[in-house]
Amino acid sequence: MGKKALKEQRTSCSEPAQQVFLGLGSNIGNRLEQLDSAVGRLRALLDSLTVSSIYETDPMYVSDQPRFLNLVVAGCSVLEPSALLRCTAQIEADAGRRRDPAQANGPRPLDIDILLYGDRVVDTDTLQIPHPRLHERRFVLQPLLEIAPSARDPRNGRALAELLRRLPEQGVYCYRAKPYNRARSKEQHT
Ligand code: PH2
Ligand code: MG
Ligand code: MG
Repeated sequence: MGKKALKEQRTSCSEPAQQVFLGLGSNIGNRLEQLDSAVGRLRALLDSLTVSSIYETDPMYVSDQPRFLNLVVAGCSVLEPSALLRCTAQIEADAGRRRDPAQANGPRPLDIDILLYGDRVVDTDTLQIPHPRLHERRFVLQPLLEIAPSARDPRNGRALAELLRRLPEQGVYCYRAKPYNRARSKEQHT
């Protein structure tokens, strides 16, 4: 097995679990605390959770709102996509998120988007996987590729790294480098 295939093998989940990627964002309230609490809840929901660095990002689509903190997590899920969506919606609601269709892309204490779910493609009224705007967002692709450099779009096999290279600058700045990995390795040494 080649080096690249080996690396992919190591990050995969044991059947029937699927590797899922979730994008988290927050731009009102205590952004760091809200993300931290959501990561804790997701650690209980998904196995082998990997967490990217935290990025501070200029708001996209609606520019008149505070900057976001964004990160991406990867983990192994035995929940079907619709069940996973119900869980992430509950975590958002517990963080004080109230859905307002008039405020699409507006400020929110916590947003959790399902980005990828193994190689599954889902297209229903309530859920689309891969996330339909994944490809145009540096605030998603940069943290995702940090934890899964060889990730591909399951619909066409295109490398996400290639898509990121084509995107213009969008104001994505490292805010905390790999905070979760650091905390864990400290624990291991004590
Ligand atoms: N989320 C949006 C709309 N715009 N911009 C940034 N930088 N980060 C986000 O998480 C974000 C956004 C809708 O969910
Ligand atoms: Mg979103
Ligand atoms: Mg969302």
